[in-house]
Amino acid sequence: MATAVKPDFDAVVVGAGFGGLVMLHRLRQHGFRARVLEAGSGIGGTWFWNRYPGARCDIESMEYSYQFSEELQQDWEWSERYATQPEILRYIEHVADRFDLRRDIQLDTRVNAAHWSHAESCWTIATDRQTVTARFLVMATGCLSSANIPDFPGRDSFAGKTYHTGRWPHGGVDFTGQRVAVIGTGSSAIQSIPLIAEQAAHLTVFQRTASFSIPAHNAPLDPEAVRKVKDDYAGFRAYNAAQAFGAHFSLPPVLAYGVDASERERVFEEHWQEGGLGFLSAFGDLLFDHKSNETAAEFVRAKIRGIVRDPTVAAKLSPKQVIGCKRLCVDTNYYATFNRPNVSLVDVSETPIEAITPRGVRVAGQEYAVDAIVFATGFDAMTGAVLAVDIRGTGGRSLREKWAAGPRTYLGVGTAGFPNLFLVTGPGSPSVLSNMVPAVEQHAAWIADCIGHLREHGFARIEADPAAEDAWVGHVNDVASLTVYPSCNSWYLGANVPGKPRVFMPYIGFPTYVAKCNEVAAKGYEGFALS
Ligand code: NA7
Repeated sequence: MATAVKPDFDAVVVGAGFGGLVMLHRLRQHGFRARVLEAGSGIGGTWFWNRYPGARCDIESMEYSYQFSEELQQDWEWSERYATQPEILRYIEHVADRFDLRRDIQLDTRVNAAHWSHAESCWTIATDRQTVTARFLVMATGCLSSANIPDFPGRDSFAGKTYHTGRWPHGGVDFTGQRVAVIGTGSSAIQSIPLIAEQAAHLTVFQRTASFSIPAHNAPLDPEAVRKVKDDYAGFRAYNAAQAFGAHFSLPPVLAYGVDASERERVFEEHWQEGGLGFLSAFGDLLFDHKSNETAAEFVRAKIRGIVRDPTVAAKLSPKQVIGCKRLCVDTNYYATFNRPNVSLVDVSETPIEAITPRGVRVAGQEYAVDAIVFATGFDAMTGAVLAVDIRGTGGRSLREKWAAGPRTYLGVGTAGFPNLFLVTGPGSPSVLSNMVPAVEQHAAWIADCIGHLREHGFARIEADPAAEDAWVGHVNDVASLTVYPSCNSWYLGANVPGKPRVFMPYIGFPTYVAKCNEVAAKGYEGFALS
């Protein structure tokens, strides 16, 4: 690199989840000296922290895995259609051992600050253990890693135990005989509620917004189906990468109102029986047209009314918003759990939780006494973990300040004013609106190639150009505005965290995005300044 000062590392990667591990592997392939710093006491990121009962991925196992090694994807055997958290963590551990990644990963190390020095073209990274320097800083901190526990009055006064689904105790929790509160009804709640209900003496669920959930129909994988995928794994990956969400369901050309009501019903039923997130691909326009979307929403509401015996409870569980606008959930026995005599539902949409008291949760003057509270209240998504680090770029400007009105990036991978800073699946990239593992792999390969290009051409710095960034931010918003996504209070918009600016963060369209990244690279990193 064209600079006199030799930093400790070519690159420091923050986070040892799926993104950080493949980033390290790619950097090493280019011969770079890299170090991964990880706050947890183990690797795995999301799959290290989210150990709540029922935690599993709702992207199918055959897709939710790395593709950078054909041998790896041939050798690894997934057991179920949707892998559990322990199985995914075992897989990640296997990858780390197989590619000898651990020797460059430092655990139990929280990165507090990262400051850029223009004169030295390097980052100084302060952790709770030491300070290191690196030419490049790669934030692989995950989109859903900064736990959100709302600031309920009296939150710390509760006398019993509290848990957040994303910070679950390693030894598990035994709720036998206990009165338990679950606050929240997103994916984590929907996976854990049926299992907590089986154990607890009584479970009270506090719901602010009802969620749409599609049955998982989880089952052991059929060896014949696995063989078919493995016979042409590359072809399977290529097909998935060509779909809008980078996952194995394609949006058909048929529109919801292109068929009559009985055919529509038949198609929805077929997708319901198939199960999973692919439900939204029943028709090509469900995510683009509100009227079409309502047909799918109403189909699911009818299912809820069919499953839940008490009509009042069924009505409360029936979402009013657009389906798919908030992240669609995938469940095993979620709605049916509300038929159990030991489960009750408290609607807090109009009368919010007033307080956490020493004995429980108070809503509309009524106290619900419990022994334990589970906060299934989600995450400060996409920006929370990045902004938890005091990142300062050119002229000492902080990223928090730059993003005060919402995140601004070029391709979700770089941000103007912060040279040599890369974001793995940052805001403005498909990230959470695609299959995360291929998304992090694509970023890791692109970033490592980019750093390789800089070395090859004798550049010490790369920085997003403000004009390219403005154009990209505009484009991300333009694409989102063609869909139903901006129409509800989702974490995609930052709406779940009080005070967070409302900006639609993920980029919709995996194939278009990948093509754009490739084009930018092919044109010598167009839209970035190299120096
Ligand atoms: P989510 O999907 O963000 O769900 C969080 C839930 O917590 C959701 O139902 C929220 O209601 C609820 N919540 C948040 N704050 C409050 C307050 N103050 N009062 C009552 N209820 C509240 O997080 P998950 O962990 O379930 O899932 C995250 C992602 O992981 C998921 O989307 C998948 O991609 C995997 P709200 O809807 O905001 O009204």
